[in-house]
Amino acid sequence: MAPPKVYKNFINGEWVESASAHAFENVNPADRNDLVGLFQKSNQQDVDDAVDAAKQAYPSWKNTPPPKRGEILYRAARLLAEEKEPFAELMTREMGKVLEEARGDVQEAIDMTFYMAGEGRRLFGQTTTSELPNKFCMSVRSPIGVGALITPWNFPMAIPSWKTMPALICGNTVVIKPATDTPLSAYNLVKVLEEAGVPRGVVNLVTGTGVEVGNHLMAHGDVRMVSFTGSTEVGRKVSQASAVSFKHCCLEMGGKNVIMVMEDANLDLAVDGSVWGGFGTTGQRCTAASRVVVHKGVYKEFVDRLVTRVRALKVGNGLDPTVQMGPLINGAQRQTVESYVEVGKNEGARLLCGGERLTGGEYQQGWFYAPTIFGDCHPQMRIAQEEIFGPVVSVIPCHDLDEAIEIGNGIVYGLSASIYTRNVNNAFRAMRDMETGIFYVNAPTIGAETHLPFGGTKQTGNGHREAATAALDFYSEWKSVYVDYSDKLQRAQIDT
Ligand code: UN1
Repeated sequence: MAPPKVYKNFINGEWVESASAHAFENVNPADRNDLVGLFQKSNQQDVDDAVDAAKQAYPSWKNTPPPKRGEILYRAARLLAEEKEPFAELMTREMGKVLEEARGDVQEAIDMTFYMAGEGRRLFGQTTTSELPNKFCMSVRSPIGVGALITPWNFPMAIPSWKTMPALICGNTVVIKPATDTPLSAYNLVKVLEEAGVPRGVVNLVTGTGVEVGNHLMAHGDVRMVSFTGSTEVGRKVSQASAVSFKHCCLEMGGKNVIMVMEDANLDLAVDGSVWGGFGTTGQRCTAASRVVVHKGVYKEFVDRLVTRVRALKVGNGLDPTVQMGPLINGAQRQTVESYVEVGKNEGARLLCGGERLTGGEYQQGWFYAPTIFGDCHPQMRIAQEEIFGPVVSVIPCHDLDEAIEIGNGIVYGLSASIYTRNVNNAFRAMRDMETGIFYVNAPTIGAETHLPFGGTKQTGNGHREAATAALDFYSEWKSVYVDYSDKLQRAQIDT
C-alpha cells in the first residue's frame, strides 16, 4: 500500500509543514480503513506565521483594483468548475455526504466565486446630496484587514468559499482554519486560488484543532475580524474572544428548522420536502428540517407516507450512486444522535422508524445511523427544541396556522422555516410572522442560493448575513467622504 499523502499548510505563498512536526489523520466516515490523508497538526507558531503573512500582504492587496482581484476570482471559479468531479469525490470520502450532494457543495463554491468576482466591478457605494452648497458626499467600502475564517465540516468547500471570496474581493487578506474532520476540501479551494494567481500571503491555510489553532487565531492582536460557522456553544466563545479587542465577528450557528404542513398542502410534495429537508446530508445541515409541524386534518396520512418513504431510504457509502444517505461525520456525532434518541423515548415521543445504529457488513467500518422519525412530539420536548444535527425528525401535530407559527417560533434559534399550503393568504402570513432569516413556501428548509442573504435570527446568529451583497457589509466598512469645493469654511448643522 502506498504511504498516505501528507498535506501541508499554506503560509505566505508556500506549502509548509507545521512547526509542531505533528500530523493528524483525515479518515473516511463511511469506512474507517480508508485514510484520506495526513494533515498538519498546527500550533501557535504556525498561526503567528500565517497572520504575519496576511498582515504583510494586506497593504498591496487592499490597493489592487477590485476588478483585478475579480479576475483572479474568475480564474479560480473556472478552475473549480474543471475540477468539480474529483473535488466532489474527495469531499464524499472525507465528509460522507452522497456524491450528488458533494457536487452541489462544490457547485455552491463555484457560484459564490463567480458572484464575488463580479462584485469586483460593483462594490457599490452611494453618492448623495449635501445640506451645504458646493459640497459633494459619497460613501465607499473600505477593507478591514486580516480575517480569520473558521469553517465547519458539513459544507467543507461551500462555506470556506462563502467567507473567503467576499473577504478577498473587498480587499482583505485571510487565514482559513478548516474543521479537523474535513480539511481536504478547504485545501483544494486554496490550491485553486494559488493556481489562479492570488499573491503570496493573501490567502493562508492552517489546519489543526480549535484549541490550538482556532483559539489563538481569534485572540490574535493582528486579526481584525473573525467569521465563524458552527455550534452556538463555540460561537459564544468566539464572540467573547472577539469582544476583548473589538474584532468584528460574524457568527452562523445552530438551527431547529421547521416545515409546517397545512391541511390544504399538496401532501406528496410535503413528504418529498420533508424527506429531503430532514435527511439530506444525514440531517447535518444547520438548515435541516428537524421539526415537521402537521395539521391534525392530514396528520395521520402525512405521517404514514413519510415513514414509508424514510424506511425505504438507502443508507451507505456516498460514492455508491444508488445510496441516498451517508454516515454521520464521526463517532462523537453518532453518540450525540444516540443520546437524543434515548431522550426522545424517555420524553414519551413515539419512535416511528429508525432509532438504532446500523452495523455489520458494509456498515461495520462507518458511523452509520438509521433515519429516525419521532411522532406525536410535544413542542417543548428536548428533541423538538435542541439541535441534534443528525437524521432525526420530530413530528408535532397542530390545529391551525396560528398554532403552527407559535410552535415554529417557540425555540431559541431562527435560521430557516417553511410552509406547505395552497392558500396564498396563509403563505404570506407565515412569511411575515416566522422569526427566521430564511423562509420557503412549498419547498423544504434547505437549499439557499448564493445570491440571497444567508443567516438567522435569535441564537442562530449575531445579526450579520453571509452570501449575496449582504456579505460585503461584514467584509468591508463604510467610509463617508465629504468634498467641499466652495473654498470657504462651511459648518454643517450651523450655517443653515
Ligand atoms: C449549512 O447547513 O451550514 O441552504 C449550510 C442550504 C445550503 C447551505 C447550508 N445551501 O441548505
